[in-house]
Amino acid sequence: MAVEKTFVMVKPDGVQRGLVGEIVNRFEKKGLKLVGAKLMQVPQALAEEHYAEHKERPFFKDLVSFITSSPVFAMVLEGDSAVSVARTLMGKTNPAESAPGTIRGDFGLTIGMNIIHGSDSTESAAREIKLWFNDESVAYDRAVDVWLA
Ligand code: IDP
Repeated sequence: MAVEKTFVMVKPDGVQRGLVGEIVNRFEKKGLKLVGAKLMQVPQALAEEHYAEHKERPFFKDLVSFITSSPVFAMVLEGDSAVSVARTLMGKTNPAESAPGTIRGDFGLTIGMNIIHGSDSTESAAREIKLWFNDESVAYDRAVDVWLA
């Protein structure tokens, strides 16, 4: 397994519903290391760039308007297979189809407000960490790392 970094964001619905702590807790308990975090209002240009691959989709305008409507909590998480592990914890894109125990499965109801974003590949993670964190994260050791290796 390779140590990876991934970009994860609690969307405006998750922040408004007070789920940031619960969500961060789940990633931390899993063993992923928080190496970047910020609460921020998303500028229009950043939202459009982040979701550029969906530009032609019918929901693009609503998606950008949703993500810029209220603050998000953006994170960089690190660990073995961090990209796929974070996606597994999140659940499927549509919360109605997400298994209980996953973040979307436990807290979401509709695809329009699905609480959380996570990079879908190591390539996306690299692009998104550059876009949202200017490629910066905090390097540090945790005593617990020897018990997760
Ligand atoms: P992902 O967030 O699970 O990676 P993507 O297919 O990349 O899923 O879609 C990005 C986001 O666009 C989703 O999280 C969701 O908020 C929104 N989205 C995707 N499909 C639809 C749709 O059919 N209607 C409304 N919003 C959608």
